[in-house]
Amino acid sequence: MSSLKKKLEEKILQHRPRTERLVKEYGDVKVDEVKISQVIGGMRGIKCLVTDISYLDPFEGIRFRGYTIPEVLEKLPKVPGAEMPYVEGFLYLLLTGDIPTMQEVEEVHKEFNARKKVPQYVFDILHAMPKDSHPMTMFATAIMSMHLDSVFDKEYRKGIKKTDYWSAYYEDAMNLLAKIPEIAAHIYRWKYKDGDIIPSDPDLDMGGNFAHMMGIDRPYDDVARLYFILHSDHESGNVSAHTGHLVASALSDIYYSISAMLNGLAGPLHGLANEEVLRWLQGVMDSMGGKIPTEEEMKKFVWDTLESGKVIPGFGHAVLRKTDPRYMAQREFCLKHLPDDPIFKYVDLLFKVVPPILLEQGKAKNPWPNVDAQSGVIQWHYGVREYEFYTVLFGIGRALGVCSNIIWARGLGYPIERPKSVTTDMLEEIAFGKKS
Ligand code: NMX
Ligand code: MLT
Repeated sequence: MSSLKKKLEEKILQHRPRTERLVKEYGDVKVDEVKISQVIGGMRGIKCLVTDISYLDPFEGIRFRGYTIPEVLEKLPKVPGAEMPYVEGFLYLLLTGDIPTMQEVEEVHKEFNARKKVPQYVFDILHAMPKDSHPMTMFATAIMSMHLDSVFDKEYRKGIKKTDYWSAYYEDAMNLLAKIPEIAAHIYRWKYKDGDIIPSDPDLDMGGNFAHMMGIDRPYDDVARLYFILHSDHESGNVSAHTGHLVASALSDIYYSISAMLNGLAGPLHGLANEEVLRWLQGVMDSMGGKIPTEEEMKKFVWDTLESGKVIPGFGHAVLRKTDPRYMAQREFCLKHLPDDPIFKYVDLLFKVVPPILLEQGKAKNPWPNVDAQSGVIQWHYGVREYEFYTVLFGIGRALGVCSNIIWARGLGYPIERPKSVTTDMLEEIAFGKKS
């Protein structure tokens, strides 16, 4: 057993009695009450999921295992000569709650190396798809196809104990996470670079190897590390995390669950917003003949978008009520590495112009930018201009968090998820006593 798996086993065994006690001794204690507006309104704010891997405070933003983004970036072991930490070390933190030593990070790197060969059938499936398929369709399909190699599926058929499910999910998750960067980079090079595939380099860390396989020089390795870390987890209620959790609760294996997670991420109100931001900005640039618009011109473009019935992509949030710290971390990167980039200037102008307009319009509960408003700019700057690909990058990161959550959910024996629905008649009865 790898040292990461051993440590995880210890942590899961230590944690189980806490969950069991809560259910057995305090199962009837109320956590929340549910209003009709929440039942109809996308279950917003209902406290009905549990995770210790990340927590989202509306005013502070995300903490991973209790650490803010600046703390994570500062405390985790760094790749020599790079600004950003090892993604492998970040995964260790998500899974165990502990900041790893350099040696522990190296062990995760070795574990990934031993698991990273992508089966040829995955590439054959990708090559058989229409080349103009959306990269998210390709990504989700490639991942789902690996159900064929699921360790959990085979163990389950043999009759594995419920308390050991997490171990088989761990095997599948590590196998998948080791392969995911190569699958994503392969989709990129296959679709957009005439199939000129760059082989994986076993000496490089996850972020460095991804940059290498994308064919992009430094500091794109740091961009990859930053991206994967920032996009990894946003507590459990967002569409992608919740979908992954829900699907895995039926004991669908990690490949089915992460593929489903990606399908949720591919919606324009969720992860696809990073693609939409760049598409929308291109519209602004085209209409301005390529010049940076004045503040007044930008305001008009924002109002025109709203009046046409569209949302402003990259702004607003279901939980956050301030600027997303993931936006700020990327903005800091831009200020350091690409302050004069014209698209960054557009995005910075939007940061100034959009929130007061959304406030004036009075609909959005949060007028501030989210993670997606800034992420495409960095990709564009380093030459990834095929903005359809941006949500795949989000998906690589999100897989780290959702895999960690699924392993823990199996470790703590969470049951199949099954909330209750009611009819409109029933809600009317509850609201004002109307009989149907
Ligand atoms: N532009 C225009 N209108 C907005 C925006 C926005 N950016 N954000 C919210 N609204 C509207 C929203 O459409 C709704 O209108 P209506 O009553 O006509 O249906 C109203 O404001 C109230 O919505 P909220 O309660 O503030 O937001 P909700 O929790 O329903 O949705 C988002 C959250 C993120 C889906 C929403 O803010 C949005 O559509 N933003 C733009 C898309 C985006 O950036 N998504 C990415 C989110 C982060 N991620 O990566 O997933
Ligand atoms: C996310 O990262 O999942 C998004 O910010 C959406 C959310 O948290 O609701």
